[in-house]
Amino acid sequence: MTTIEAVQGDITRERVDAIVNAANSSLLGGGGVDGAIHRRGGPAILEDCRKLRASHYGKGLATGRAVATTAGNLDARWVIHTVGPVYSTTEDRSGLLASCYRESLRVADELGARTVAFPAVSAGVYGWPIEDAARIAVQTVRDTETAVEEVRFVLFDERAFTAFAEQVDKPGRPG
Ligand code: AR6
Repeated sequence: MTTIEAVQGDITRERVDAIVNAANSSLLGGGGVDGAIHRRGGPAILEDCRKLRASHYGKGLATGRAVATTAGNLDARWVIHTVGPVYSTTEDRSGLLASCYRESLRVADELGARTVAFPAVSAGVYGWPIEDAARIAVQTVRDTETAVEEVRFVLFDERAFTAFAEQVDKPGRPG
């Protein structure tokens, strides 16, 4: 059984095995939580990202996929970078957003991570409405078979925290 919780705070301050980053396909950094993770984690993360680009992801990491690097100076062993979909009103991309959580947990399992912190992937610059982003995030983690023992959603602002806390407090679907 995976314990799921939601807390309000800065994900770069978390002490967990793996911190998930809402990256972009370039893996070369950006704003939002991505910028914060690289700033606090230091240059070792970007160095690993550049190596991954050169060896595997010359065309970039596809949306919905996830890949791990060192966590540099962060209080974690790994950063798992995932690429969320940009929100669209004309196309249903929720499968891709669910894939970010599933793939991140798959990578966490490969690493042997037991505690994982997630931000609200796609809910910032990529424009996903927070209630919907929270529903997809929590539902997907509940539905994913994983050896991860604790998933902590770390939400920056109160609105995001409330949206996630509501989903976490809801009873899961039976089965
Ligand atoms: N801790 C926890 N959550 C945070 C933090 C933090 N330190 N900082 C921001 N958030 P975003 P996206 C929240 O924009 O929508 C980047 O430039 C934020 O309030 O970081 O997936 C990448 O390089 C929001 O709820 O990610 C990509 O180009 C959530 O994290 C693009 O943004 C996600 O917001 C990805 O956009």
